[in-house]
Amino acid sequence: MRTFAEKQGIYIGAAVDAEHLGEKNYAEILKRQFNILATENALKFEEVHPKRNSYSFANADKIVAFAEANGMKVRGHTLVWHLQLPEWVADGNYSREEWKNILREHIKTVVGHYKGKIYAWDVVNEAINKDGSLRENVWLEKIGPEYIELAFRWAHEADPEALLFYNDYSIESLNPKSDAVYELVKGLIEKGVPIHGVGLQMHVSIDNLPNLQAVTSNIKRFNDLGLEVHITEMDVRLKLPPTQEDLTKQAEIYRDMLKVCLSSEKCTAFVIWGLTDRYSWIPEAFNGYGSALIFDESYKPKPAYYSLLETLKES
Ligand code: 9MR
Repeated sequence: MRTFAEKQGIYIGAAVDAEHLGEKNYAEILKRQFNILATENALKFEEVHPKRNSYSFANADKIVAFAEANGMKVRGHTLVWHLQLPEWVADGNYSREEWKNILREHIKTVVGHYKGKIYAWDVVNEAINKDGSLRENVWLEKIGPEYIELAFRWAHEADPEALLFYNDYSIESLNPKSDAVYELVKGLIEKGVPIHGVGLQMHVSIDNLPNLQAVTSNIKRFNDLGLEVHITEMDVRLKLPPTQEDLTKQAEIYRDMLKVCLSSEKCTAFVIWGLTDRYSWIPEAFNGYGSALIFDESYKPKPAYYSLLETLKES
């Protein structure tokens, strides 16, 4: 896929776990198929900064080195989120100034460690609720709504070349949540905050699909603000065990979303949230569901893989 993606001027990627890079199948398929990797968990706060005074870069370093060795870009995920926080943050008791210092130091250290090596960062992840209000999280509570713009400014200071994204789920279509994200990023741009893109996660299922026309218009409105769009975490969960019909439907959805991305002015990356159904967050999070990715549990390409490949070949 990566050869054809390059010709189309798009990055095609998968989220990876450093733990599996030593597996032959896993590593070989990644190298052959993809030209961008996302750090699924390795750069989340609790993983990379488990204690106030200690960072743990080993896993993310492995992913970045693997990507570099194989001519791939990296999407760094994620600097500011409400989940996967270490105890010293989740249960921390500090003054507002200290909270700002904690977030500033975290961002500057992590982004600084990968300066020039991480192509795009999900700076702020999932900060908006379904109704469009700001999510109540530790950062909002302790710092206030300006934590968002501060995070982008600090990330930019640490690596002025990196592309900085706001990333969220259920904002693929036109709805109150994506409207709020639109207003948020528009406001940031107006204030001169360094933001370069919006990430549409795209966790979908075959019975709950975003409308293609609405996704197209949504991407367009972000592009019209001068922002890039990345599809950042695509998967299409199926009821287990999937039927042949389900797999065909799934292939169509992957194809349709890639087509929408390719036909947009600046939808520049299409990243799947994992490589193989062997390792995916879906079965744990959605009881009775799985089979959401494009390679099955024994690394066999599924119809969805072929539909993406064919779509990248066409033009
Ligand atoms: O795939 C990730 C899984 O391994 C973790 O257990 C989970 C913890 O919340 O996070 C998953 O990734 C999430 C991503 O970081 C943000 N968007 C939603 C993803 C699925 O939950």
